[in-house]
Amino acid sequence: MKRVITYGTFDLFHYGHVNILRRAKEYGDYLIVAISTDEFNWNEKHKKCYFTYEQRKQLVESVRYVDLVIPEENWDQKITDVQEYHVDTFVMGDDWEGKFDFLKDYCEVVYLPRTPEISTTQIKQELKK
Ligand code: C2G
Repeated sequence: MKRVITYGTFDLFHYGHVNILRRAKEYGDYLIVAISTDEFNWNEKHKKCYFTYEQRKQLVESVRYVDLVIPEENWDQKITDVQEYHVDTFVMGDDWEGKFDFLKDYCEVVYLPRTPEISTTQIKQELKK
């Protein structure tokens, strides 16, 4: 069984998120998604989510490609996650290109093109108009 992991906030869940999850699952048989907790988002990413962690977890767990959701609580858990969950492949959108290459000592690292024209920030801005 090939195991894949990806990380993100996944706030205001949209088709760009579905696209990365669908493509990540193509790299294996079991997809783990680490969702940023509310505290991690606020303290480290200075993001205030519209949906809480539990609501974002519920949405991501409903996606057919997703097998397990775990919390992302800090920037430093990726190596232990890869080891603890026996991950073969780490996948992220290419806005993170190169940022997680240190994981290459532990698993395959894949950066995939982002879905153009959609982002949580853009949704928020357009709703404000
Ligand atoms: N994404 C995408 N296309 C979009 C929007 C997002 O492919 N139009 C991808 C991002 O590249 C990322 C994933 O969807 O791989 C989740 O995006 P965010 O929720 O914005 O996550 P981010 O804030 O980038 O957090 O430790 C890693 C961080 O937790 C990533």
